[in-house]
Amino acid sequence: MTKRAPFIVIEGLDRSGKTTQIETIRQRIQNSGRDVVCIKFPDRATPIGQMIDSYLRSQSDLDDHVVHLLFSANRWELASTIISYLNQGKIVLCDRYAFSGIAFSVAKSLPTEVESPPSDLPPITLPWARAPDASLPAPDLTLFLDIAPQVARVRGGYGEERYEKEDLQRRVRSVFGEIGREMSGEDRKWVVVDAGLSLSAVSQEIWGYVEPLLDGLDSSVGRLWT
Ligand code: 2DT
Repeated sequence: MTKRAPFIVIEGLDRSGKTTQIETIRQRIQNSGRDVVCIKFPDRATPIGQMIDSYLRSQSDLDDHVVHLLFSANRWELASTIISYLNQGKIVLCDRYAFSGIAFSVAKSLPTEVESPPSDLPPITLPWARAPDASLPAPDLTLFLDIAPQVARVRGGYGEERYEKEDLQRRVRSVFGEIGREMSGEDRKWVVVDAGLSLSAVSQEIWGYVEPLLDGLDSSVGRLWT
Protein backbone atom coordinates (compact mmCIF):
# COMPACT_ATOMS: atom_id res chain seq x y z
CA MET A 1 0.00 0.00 0.00
CA THR A 2 1.35 3.45 -0.89
CA LYS A 3 1.51 5.99 1.88
CA ARG A 4 -1.08 8.69 2.28
CA ALA A 5 -0.32 12.30 3.17
CA PRO A 6 -0.79 13.74 6.68
CA PHE A 7 -3.70 15.92 7.76
CA ILE A 8 -2.37 18.87 9.78
CA VAL A 9 -4.62 21.32 11.62
CA ILE A 10 -3.61 24.69 13.03
CA GLU A 11 -5.80 26.04 15.79
CA GLY A 12 -5.17 29.24 17.64
CA LEU A 13 -6.53 32.24 19.38
CA ASP A 14 -7.04 35.54 17.62
CA ARG A 15 -3.76 37.42 17.13
CA SER A 16 -1.73 34.24 17.66
CA GLY A 17 -0.11 34.68 14.22
CA LYS A 18 -1.95 31.65 12.82
CA THR A 19 -2.29 33.02 9.27
CA THR A 20 1.40 33.95 9.01
CA GLN A 21 2.51 30.59 10.40
CA ILE A 22 0.28 28.67 7.99
CA GLU A 23 1.80 30.53 5.05
CA THR A 24 5.32 29.79 6.33
CA ILE A 25 4.58 26.07 6.73
CA ARG A 26 2.94 25.96 3.29
CA GLN A 27 6.05 27.46 1.70
CA ARG A 28 8.41 25.15 3.56
CA ILE A 29 6.38 22.08 2.57
CA GLN A 30 6.30 23.24 -1.04
CA ASN A 31 10.06 23.90 -1.00
CA SER A 32 10.56 20.34 0.20
CA GLY A 33 8.94 19.19 -3.07
CA ARG A 34 5.64 17.88 -1.66
CA ASP A 35 2.09 18.74 -2.69
CA VAL A 36 0.17 20.78 -0.13
CA VAL A 37 -3.40 22.04 -0.08
CA CYS A 38 -4.53 24.76 2.34
CA ILE A 39 -8.12 24.78 3.55
CA LYS A 40 -9.87 26.95 6.11
CA PHE A 41 -12.92 26.63 8.32
CA PRO A 42 -15.38 28.19 8.22
CA ASP A 43 -15.34 27.84 4.42
CA ARG A 44 -17.44 30.91 3.74
CA ALA A 45 -17.88 30.14 0.02
CA THR A 46 -20.49 27.35 0.35
CA PRO A 47 -24.21 28.09 0.97
CA ILE A 48 -23.81 26.98 4.60
CA GLY A 49 -20.60 29.02 4.83
CA GLN A 50 -22.50 32.09 3.64
CA MET A 51 -25.00 31.68 6.49
CA ILE A 52 -22.08 31.43 8.94
CA ASP A 53 -20.42 34.49 7.40
CA SER A 54 -23.56 36.55 7.71
CA TYR A 55 -23.89 35.49 11.39
CA LEU A 56 -20.23 36.27 12.18
CA ARG A 57 -20.60 39.72 10.64
CA SER A 58 -23.72 40.26 12.81
CA GLN A 59 -25.92 40.56 9.73
CA SER A 60 -28.15 37.76 11.04
CA ASP A 61 -28.97 36.25 14.42
CA LEU A 62 -29.13 32.52 15.09
CA ASP A 63 -29.42 30.38 18.21
CA ASP A 64 -26.02 29.13 19.45
CA HIS A 65 -27.02 25.47 18.88
CA VAL A 66 -28.00 26.22 15.30
CA VAL A 67 -24.72 28.02 14.59
CA HIS A 68 -22.77 25.14 16.09
CA LEU A 69 -24.48 22.65 13.77
CA LEU A 70 -23.87 24.90 10.76
CA PHE A 71 -20.13 25.04 11.52
CA SER A 72 -20.10 21.24 11.79
CA ALA A 73 -22.10 20.81 8.57
CA ASN A 74 -19.60 23.12 6.88
CA ARG A 75 -16.84 20.62 7.79
CA TRP A 76 -18.90 17.63 6.60
CA GLU A 77 -19.28 19.40 3.24
CA LEU A 78 -15.51 19.06 2.77
CA ALA A 79 -14.88 15.75 4.58
CA SER A 80 -14.69 13.49 1.53
CA THR A 81 -12.56 16.06 -0.34
CA ILE A 82 -10.05 16.06 2.54
CA ILE A 83 -9.81 12.26 2.50
CA SER A 84 -9.36 12.19 -1.25
CA TYR A 85 -6.55 14.81 -1.10
CA LEU A 86 -4.75 12.76 1.57
CA ASN A 87 -5.09 9.56 -0.44
CA GLN A 88 -3.70 11.37 -3.51
CA GLY A 89 -0.61 12.24 -1.46
CA LYS A 90 -1.53 15.89 -0.96
CA ILE A 91 -0.70 17.23 2.50
CA VAL A 92 -3.73 19.05 3.90
CA LEU A 93 -2.98 22.11 6.01
CA CYS A 94 -6.17 23.24 7.69
CA ASP A 95 -6.83 26.58 9.40
CA ARG A 96 -9.26 25.78 12.30
CA TYR A 97 -11.29 22.60 12.64
CA ALA A 98 -13.69 20.86 15.04
CA PHE A 99 -11.68 22.04 18.07
CA SER A 100 -12.56 25.66 17.28
CA GLY A 101 -16.14 24.51 16.89
CA ILE A 102 -16.20 23.10 20.41
CA ALA A 103 -14.14 25.87 22.00
CA PHE A 104 -16.25 28.77 20.72
CA SER A 105 -19.66 27.14 21.25
CA VAL A 106 -18.87 25.93 24.79
CA ALA A 107 -17.22 29.26 25.65
CA LYS A 108 -20.39 31.12 24.67
CA SER A 109 -22.33 29.05 27.22
CA LEU A 110 -19.90 29.70 30.10
CA PRO A 111 -20.86 32.34 32.67
CA THR A 112 -19.92 35.88 31.65
CA GLU A 113 -18.92 38.95 33.64
CA VAL A 114 -22.01 40.68 32.23
CA GLU A 115 -25.32 39.00 33.05
CA SER A 116 -26.92 37.57 29.88
CA PRO A 117 -30.67 37.13 29.39
CA PRO A 118 -32.01 33.71 30.50
CA SER A 119 -32.50 31.12 27.74
CA ASP A 120 -35.12 28.37 27.46
CA LEU A 121 -32.54 26.14 25.78
CA PRO A 122 -29.81 24.23 27.66
CA PRO A 123 -26.20 25.49 27.70
CA ILE A 124 -23.82 23.92 25.19
CA THR A 125 -21.65 21.32 26.94
CA LEU A 126 -18.50 19.59 25.69
CA PRO A 127 -20.24 16.25 24.94
CA TRP A 128 -23.07 18.00 23.08
CA ALA A 129 -20.61 20.10 21.08
CA ARG A 130 -18.44 17.11 20.17
CA ALA A 131 -21.26 14.92 18.85
CA PRO A 132 -21.92 16.36 15.35
CA ASP A 133 -18.22 16.18 14.44
CA ALA A 134 -17.86 12.51 15.45
CA SER A 135 -16.31 10.46 12.61
CA LEU A 136 -15.02 13.43 10.61
CA PRO A 137 -11.46 12.85 9.29
CA ALA A 138 -9.12 13.07 12.29
CA PRO A 139 -6.00 15.24 12.05
CA ASP A 140 -2.65 13.48 12.41
CA LEU A 141 -1.32 16.60 14.13
CA THR A 142 -3.05 19.62 15.65
CA LEU A 143 -0.90 22.60 16.54
CA PHE A 144 -2.58 24.92 19.02
CA LEU A 145 -1.04 28.41 18.91
CA ASP A 146 -1.56 29.72 22.40
CA ILE A 147 -1.39 33.37 23.35
CA ALA A 148 -2.48 35.18 26.50
CA PRO A 149 -5.25 37.75 25.88
CA GLN A 150 -3.06 40.50 27.36
CA VAL A 151 -0.29 39.71 24.81
CA ALA A 152 -2.89 39.63 22.02
CA ARG A 153 -4.03 43.08 23.16
CA VAL A 154 -0.48 44.46 22.87
CA ARG A 155 -0.36 43.07 19.32
CA GLY A 156 -3.16 45.39 18.29
CA GLY A 157 -6.39 44.10 19.75
CA TYR A 158 -9.23 42.30 18.05
CA GLY A 159 -11.22 42.91 14.86
CA GLU A 160 -14.83 43.69 14.13
CA GLU A 161 -16.49 40.26 14.05
CA ARG A 162 -18.92 38.86 16.60
CA TYR A 163 -16.39 36.67 18.47
CA GLU A 164 -13.51 39.15 18.49
CA LYS A 165 -13.98 40.31 22.09
CA GLU A 166 -11.46 39.87 24.88
CA ASP A 167 -13.90 38.38 27.40
CA LEU A 168 -15.02 35.66 24.96
CA GLN A 169 -11.43 35.00 23.81
CA ARG A 170 -10.47 34.39 27.44
CA ARG A 171 -13.22 31.78 27.82
CA VAL A 172 -12.33 30.22 24.44
CA ARG A 173 -8.74 29.85 25.66
CA SER A 174 -9.88 28.06 28.79
CA VAL A 175 -12.01 25.57 26.78
CA PHE A 176 -9.09 24.98 24.38
CA GLY A 177 -7.04 24.18 27.51
CA GLU A 178 -9.62 21.59 28.52
CA ILE A 179 -9.70 20.06 25.03
CA GLY A 180 -5.89 19.93 25.06
CA ARG A 181 -5.82 18.12 28.40
CA GLU A 182 -8.24 15.51 27.02
CA MET A 183 -6.27 15.14 23.78
CA SER A 184 -2.83 14.99 25.39
CA GLY A 185 -3.24 11.24 25.96
CA GLU A 186 -3.02 10.87 22.18
CA ASP A 187 0.61 10.53 21.28
CA ARG A 188 1.89 13.90 19.95
CA LYS A 189 -1.35 14.55 18.06
CA TRP A 190 -2.13 17.73 20.01
CA VAL A 191 0.70 20.16 20.56
CA VAL A 192 0.57 23.51 22.35
CA VAL A 193 2.92 26.10 20.85
CA ASP A 194 3.71 29.32 22.74
CA ALA A 195 2.71 31.89 20.11
CA GLY A 196 3.95 34.74 22.31
CA LEU A 197 7.51 33.99 21.13
CA SER A 198 9.04 35.55 17.99
CA LEU A 199 7.66 34.53 14.58
CA SER A 200 10.86 32.68 13.71
CA ALA A 201 10.99 30.82 17.05
CA VAL A 202 7.37 29.75 16.62
CA SER A 203 7.88 28.60 13.02
CA GLN A 204 11.01 26.63 13.99
CA GLU A 205 9.11 24.85 16.73
CA ILE A 206 6.18 24.10 14.39
CA TRP A 207 8.51 22.74 11.73
CA GLY A 208 9.95 20.33 14.29
CA TYR A 209 6.49 18.74 14.57
CA VAL A 210 5.56 18.92 10.88
CA GLU A 211 8.76 17.63 9.29
CA PRO A 212 8.60 14.04 10.63
CA LEU A 213 5.17 13.63 8.97
CA LEU A 214 6.17 14.78 5.48
CA ASP A 215 7.06 11.35 4.11
CA GLY A 216 3.49 10.19 4.70
CA LEU A 217 1.74 7.59 6.82
CA ASP A 218 0.93 3.91 6.36
CA SER A 219 -2.30 4.04 8.37
CA SER A 220 -5.60 5.08 6.80
CA VAL A 221 -7.18 8.42 7.76
CA GLY A 222 -8.53 8.30 11.31
CA ARG A 223 -11.94 9.46 12.51
CA LEU A 224 -12.61 12.07 15.15
CA TRP A 225 -13.22 11.00 18.73
CA THR A 226 -12.65 7.30 18.02
P1 2DT B 1 -11.90 33.00 11.24
O1 2DT B 1 -11.63 34.35 11.87
O2 2DT B 1 -10.73 32.03 11.36
O3 2DT B 1 -12.47 33.07 9.85
O4 2DT B 1 -13.03 32.31 12.14
N1 2DT B 1 -15.52 29.30 14.71
C1 2DT B 1 -14.80 28.65 13.77
C2 2DT B 1 -16.54 28.70 15.43
O5 2DT B 1 -17.19 29.31 16.27
N2 2DT B 1 -16.82 27.39 15.17
C3 2DT B 1 -16.12 26.67 14.25
O6 2DT B 1 -16.41 25.48 14.04
C4 2DT B 1 -15.06 27.33 13.51
C5 2DT B 1 -14.30 26.56 12.47
C6 2DT B 1 -13.84 31.09 15.28
C7 2DT B 1 -14.22 32.94 12.35
C8 2DT B 1 -14.73 32.63 13.72
O7 2DT B 1 -15.49 31.43 13.72
C9 2DT B 1 -15.24 30.73 14.94
C10 2DT B 1 -13.68 32.49 14.80
